[in-house]
Amino acid sequence: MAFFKKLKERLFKSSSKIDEGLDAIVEDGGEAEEVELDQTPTSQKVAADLNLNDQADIEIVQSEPPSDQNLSTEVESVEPEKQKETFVEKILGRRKEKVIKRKFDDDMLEQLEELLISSDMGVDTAMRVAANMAQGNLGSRFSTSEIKKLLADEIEQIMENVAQPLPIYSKHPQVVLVVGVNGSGKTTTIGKLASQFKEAGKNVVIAAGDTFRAAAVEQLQIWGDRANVPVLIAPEGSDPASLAFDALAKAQEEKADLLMIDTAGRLQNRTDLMEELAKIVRVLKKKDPEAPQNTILVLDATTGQNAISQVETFREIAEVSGLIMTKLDGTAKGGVLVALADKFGLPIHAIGVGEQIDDLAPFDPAEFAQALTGSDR
Ligand SMILES: Nc1nc2c(ncn2[C@@H]2O[C@H](COP(=O)(O)OP(=O)(O)OP(=O)(O)O)[C@@H](O)[C@H]2O)c(=O)[nH]1
Ligand SMILES: [Mg+2]
Repeated sequence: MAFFKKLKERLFKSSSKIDEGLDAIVEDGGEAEEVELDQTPTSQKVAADLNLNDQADIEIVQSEPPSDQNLSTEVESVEPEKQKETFVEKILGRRKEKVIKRKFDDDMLEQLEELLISSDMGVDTAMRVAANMAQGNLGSRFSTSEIKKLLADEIEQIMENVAQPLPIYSKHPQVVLVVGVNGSGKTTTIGKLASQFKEAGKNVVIAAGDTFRAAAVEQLQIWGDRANVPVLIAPEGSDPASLAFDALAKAQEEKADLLMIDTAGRLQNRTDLMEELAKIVRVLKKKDPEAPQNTILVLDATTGQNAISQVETFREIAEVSGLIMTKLDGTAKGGVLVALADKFGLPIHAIGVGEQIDDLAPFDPAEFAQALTGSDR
């Protein structure tokens, strides 16, 4: 299956809450109305929307009609007997169809706010997004797909500024420190990133800064093998700061392009562990005052609103320069990424959409907004 389609399907899973919520809002208080039906087959619309100019991808889309009903709301609502076109309709290329539309009023605005808050967008962001949607639209009637598009446009606008791949500098070695709470996906993400940079021709080295657990080192070594990059390790229980220092010395010696340092998971309320992280940064700076060039905070999408306090604390301790959100596959909590983008404006370098080595995707605001809202545009 094309990677893009896989990503789209996975992200759509995560959207169900907002997607279904918007359906319910429009149906509640909405009335059927005759509208001109767009004659473009949905599969072509989807392919065009996704910029699938590549013929092979378009064929895949056409031969496997989207199973998600939200991809084709309007067209699916056509009853079979209505499929016959009159001569005039054929010339005009359009038909009338009944679609449920709802007047955008204060009740609807309130319901939208509630839905967005419940989808982890955070109160401030949710209120502002809903208000922007209402602006100039109060009193007008909207179908579900029109509302989804309004919301998708708002989300895309917020996310546009933060979508930035991990910057690569001419400085060698560029040190990338990877931090986050327990189990957020740091080690897996390092494996995925290392593989991508290795494939792009970079000379990558990984350091196993999680020296507390032997299993953590083994896990990283497995990822190192998969990505075909060397993993620098230290004995179990040794000081992670000295491992980081030695790893940087080695990476400098070997003229590596990138040194990625894994760290142990630490909850943001454990001050002792946060201090240890600050020490890793201090020690790295002794070897290279500009290191680490990047500090990536890895966030687990399923933790929802807690991601906000994680960013606050880690940013204070370790000067977080960018975010990667993992586990966006199969969770209804992706909305928190909108809150994070709105609140902190930190770059989002990539998103994790599965456990395999190629399940790390660039962050694409339009795609994300469409997937989160179920908009087919
Ligand atoms: N579904 C899914 N699972 C993921 C993703 N990223 C990581 N995981 C899984 O999440 C679990 C934890 O991942 P790790 O990479 O070990 O997380 P970690 O942050 O290194 O964990 P600690 O070192 O214990 O703090 C593993 O089972 C991973 O396979 C993702 O994008 N999607
Ligand atoms: Mg780990």
